[in-house]
Amino acid sequence: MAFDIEVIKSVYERMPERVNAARQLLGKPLTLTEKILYSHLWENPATQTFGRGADYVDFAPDRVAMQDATAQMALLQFMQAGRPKVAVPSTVHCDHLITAKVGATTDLAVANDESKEVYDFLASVSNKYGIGFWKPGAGIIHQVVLENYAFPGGMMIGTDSHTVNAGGLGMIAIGVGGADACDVMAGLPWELKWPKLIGVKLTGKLSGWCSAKDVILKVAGILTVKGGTGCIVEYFGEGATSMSCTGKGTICNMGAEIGATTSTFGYDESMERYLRATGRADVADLANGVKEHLTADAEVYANPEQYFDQIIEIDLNTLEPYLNGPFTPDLATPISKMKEEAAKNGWPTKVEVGLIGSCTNSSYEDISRAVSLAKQVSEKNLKPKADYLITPGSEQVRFTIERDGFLDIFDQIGAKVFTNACGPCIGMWDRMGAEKQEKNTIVHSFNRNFAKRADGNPNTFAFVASPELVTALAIAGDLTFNPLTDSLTNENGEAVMLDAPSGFELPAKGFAVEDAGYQAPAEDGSAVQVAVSPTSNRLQLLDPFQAWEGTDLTNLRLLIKAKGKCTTDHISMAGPWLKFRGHLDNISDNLLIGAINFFNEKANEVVNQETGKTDTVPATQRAYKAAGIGSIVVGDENYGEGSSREHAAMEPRHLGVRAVLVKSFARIHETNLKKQGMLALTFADKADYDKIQEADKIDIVGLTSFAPDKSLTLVLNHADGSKDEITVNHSYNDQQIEWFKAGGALNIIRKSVA
Ligand code: MIC
Ligand code: SF4
Repeated sequence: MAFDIEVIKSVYERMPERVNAARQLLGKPLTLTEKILYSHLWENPATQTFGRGADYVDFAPDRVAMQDATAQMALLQFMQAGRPKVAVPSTVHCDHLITAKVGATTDLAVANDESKEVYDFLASVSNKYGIGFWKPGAGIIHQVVLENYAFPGGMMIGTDSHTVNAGGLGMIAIGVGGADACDVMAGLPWELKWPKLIGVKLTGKLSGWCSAKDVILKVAGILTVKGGTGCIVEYFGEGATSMSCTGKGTICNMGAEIGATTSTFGYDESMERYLRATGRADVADLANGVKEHLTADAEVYANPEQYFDQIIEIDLNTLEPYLNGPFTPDLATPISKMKEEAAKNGWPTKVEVGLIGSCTNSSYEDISRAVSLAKQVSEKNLKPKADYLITPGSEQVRFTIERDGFLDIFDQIGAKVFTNACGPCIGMWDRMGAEKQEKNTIVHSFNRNFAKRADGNPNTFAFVASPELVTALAIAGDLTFNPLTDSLTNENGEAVMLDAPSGFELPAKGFAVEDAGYQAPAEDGSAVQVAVSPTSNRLQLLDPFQAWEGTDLTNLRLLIKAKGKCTTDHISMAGPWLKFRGHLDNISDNLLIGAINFFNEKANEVVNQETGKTDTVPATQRAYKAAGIGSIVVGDENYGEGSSREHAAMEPRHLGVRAVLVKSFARIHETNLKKQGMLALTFADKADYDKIQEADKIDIVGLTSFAPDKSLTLVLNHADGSKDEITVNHSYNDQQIEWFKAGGALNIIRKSVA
């Protein structure tokens, strides 16, 4: 039986009435996205319609998922909400803190030892407050959620940007910061700006070397890393229904890489098959009973241009395998053009390592297709040229692929299997020699490839591809190898071609697992003690941030004017810093260390304007804080893209930065800043970015009449005595302005508890 089946039942029971009411209200056929959103309004039935990209709306999500690296902050905040139990079913997944080095068993034991304090904290908080706990080694949050919790038509939030993966099973699943999760677990509504809708029509059928991953790699190339901002992407068409449920998950997963709020697919037979295969026939039966509400109305998919704000059409019959990268997931190159592009751009073409797995591509189907290539190594007398590493997404998948002999085949090509965890995808990869910072190329089936992400080496060129293509490129050891047209020379000196991959959507013998790694919470957790040592360097209880002083902010220093891409990996690096995710003061020592200073083009080197001396970003900001001087951070386009980690907002807040002013924000980061009581501002005229000078003293004027849709003014007092006044915009609504005034949303929850 599925977890929380009663919740699913009640969602389906009320869905028909709510969907019908919304259809009447809107007076038009509904997209799937609208059906799910309207049936999850905080106040139901709907009495008004909402403006796409305009109105903030309160929702009541069905569940919350958290991974260990973000759960620590989410739960430290939740502990202050004064509730005995979470208000909606919630889970914690231990997947981000395990370093991939030697291999699964050893690495897991090391992590259990190293992060014992954090795991014990998470386990006891979960036990106390009624949260399901998935132990280290159980798997990656999004794979475990897809296998156990996701259900068609449901709404979920999760403290990880790839929560969107559950769209593969027809959910609206959205990545958020921990403070948002805290609200929902505390029984409060969750707010989101009503999204715009992008429809992606998939015609034709995947075959040969193409997989679901290539669909999203192509979409990323079309929409770029910010093209999905503020939008939900709904996929449909014969190409959608003919693809597996886990393939749909891959597509939705990487919707995070185009900035989309989430992506989803209508309920179909592939989802029903997946539900039944993963032990949830009960959910499939219930879903079948409300089928018509779990996909868009027929008119919508027949005339999509009338119902979506933007339409993209992709013909799967003519799709090519893609390789996206380096350094950004939207630089899409079809494999047939790679020779040309690599030569033109000087990308190193020798592939050193191929890595498969991650939350994006860990399904049974993915692994079986990769195996079909690995098998050909011995059959064709080939010798793989690159190292090959695997991080399975869950113990259930790992156990099943072991039973079915796949791990043995990988073993024959010298593959190494790491723990079922994020590992190299999030910089938890102790890669030998990375510290030498040599220029090199890796290919992986993950989702992100920002600089330094996998191994900390800024000169590692990482390319994202399907597990099949990664496997072929690892065998060839060459980034420009096109398996559709090129041959390889085998150990006998013969030219051989790789046969196109083939695999199984689901295991013929069913999934199996001995210990999935789940720990249920206590029925009554009131007696459970949660201890945080005051001397811990991993965990720190949170002190409330100070409320706004009630005046305009004057004499702010420019901490850094960041140039170009500034993702959350640049603002609050992961890898070695993940260990401080529960300790705000310690992790603040990584503040913006990856951002490039506009004035000297260097990372982590800024001028302290009080002393005139050059120092690191965190040290400079700590000095400003000690002197009681506020500061401001300036950034470029899509600032804060990538992760949901609220540390990227809490660290500047903790160290005394008052505002972040950028050309544009990524959605989750902008909300995180607001939640933590920061000012998130955008240039009214993007060209004003050029007016910000290094030694400016900056005033933010208009805060005493801070109101929705009303611009603020920044006065730039330049060092030579001249001044510039620029207009800055914001997207705060009344409620969010209250967060700013209170010094953060949590201060308001705290007050209501006290
Ligand atoms: C990521 O893929 O960047 C992460 C690590 O999963 C993050 C969450 C985090 O920073 O803890 C995400 O995507 O939200
Ligand atoms: Fe983990 Fe990577 Fe997935 Fe993030 S993207 S959840 S780090 S596997």
